[in-house]
Amino acid sequence: MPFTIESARSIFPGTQAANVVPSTVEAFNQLSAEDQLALIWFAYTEMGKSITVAAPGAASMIIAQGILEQIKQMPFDAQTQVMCDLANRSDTPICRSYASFTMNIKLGFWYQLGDWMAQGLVAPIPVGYKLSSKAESVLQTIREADSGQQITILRNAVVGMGFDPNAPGSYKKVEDPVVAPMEASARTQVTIEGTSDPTVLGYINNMNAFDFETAVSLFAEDGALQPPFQRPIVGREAILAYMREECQGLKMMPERGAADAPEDGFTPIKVTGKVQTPWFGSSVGMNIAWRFLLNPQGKIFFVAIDLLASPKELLNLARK
Ligand code: 45D
Repeated sequence: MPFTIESARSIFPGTQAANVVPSTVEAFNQLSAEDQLALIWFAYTEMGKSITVAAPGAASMIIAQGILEQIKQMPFDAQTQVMCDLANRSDTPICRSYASFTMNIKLGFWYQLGDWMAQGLVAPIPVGYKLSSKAESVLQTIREADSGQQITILRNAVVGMGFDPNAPGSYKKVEDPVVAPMEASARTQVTIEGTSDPTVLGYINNMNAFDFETAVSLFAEDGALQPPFQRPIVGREAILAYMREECQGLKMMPERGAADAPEDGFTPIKVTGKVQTPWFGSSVGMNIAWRFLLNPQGKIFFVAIDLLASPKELLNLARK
């Protein structure tokens, strides 16, 4: 076997990922709960002046509705306590429920609380709250990041909150409903300057049509997908579950690509372009690279998705 998943991870080693994201999230996680809540509030409201976040679909929020109503009925000090518990990852029933939500429900949960905070229905951040100097510097780093990096930091901060009774990510999640793929007539086909590889094009086009079963059928049986700043997800079944949770509504706009010389029949192909999340629509275009490694049968043995360090990286298709 010429390639393993582990060795495939380092194809196109010259790709510069936005390491500011994991380092900032790590620094954020060291802060006190009060600082975390105030910092996200400041970051979120400042960002809101330039980008708009879309309300989550009502149907998907049913799972969190009971807890949200319960919080809304509480006095301010109890509401503040719940939010601090979430940031502290305390073992409480609400924190356990929160940990069982999918990513989009977690985001929708905070979207609702943020909305209620702005309306005065949920305890606001105290007027004149002063961030610690560490928190102030984390906030400053977020301000200086590009909008795609900012929303990724925010998302990763939120996803880590709550209490997961076992190892992180090990709980049985409440699943999102499986949504039907787009009708054939509504589908679009991308073109990518520099590559017309049918597997790569098929991957993007099926992802854009939310046809995750067909997209997954393009992977090798033991293939892997590596999301930004994460370990690879291995095997078709696990990849499909991941796509159903994280890829609904994503819009992928690859711009250019290049194939590298095959090695033992395995072909590396790098593609760069933009991705939009339904949360922010066209107001945020994330700069992304897909680093594909196709096996001798043309199936996806490995694909890494990277959030790029800068727009300049969109032009970097070099093999080294
Ligand atoms: O604590 O090809 C308050 C993959 C204050 C798949 C708050 C992909 C208190 C394969 C404001 C209330 C998925 C990898 C909190 C491609 C407080 C593939 C609220 C890539 C927390 C291309 C905060 C996809 C709130 C990508 C409401 C890169 C925060 C997708 C809300 C990226 C934050 C999607 C939101 C991203 C963040 C979405 C809504 C980064 C959404 C981010």
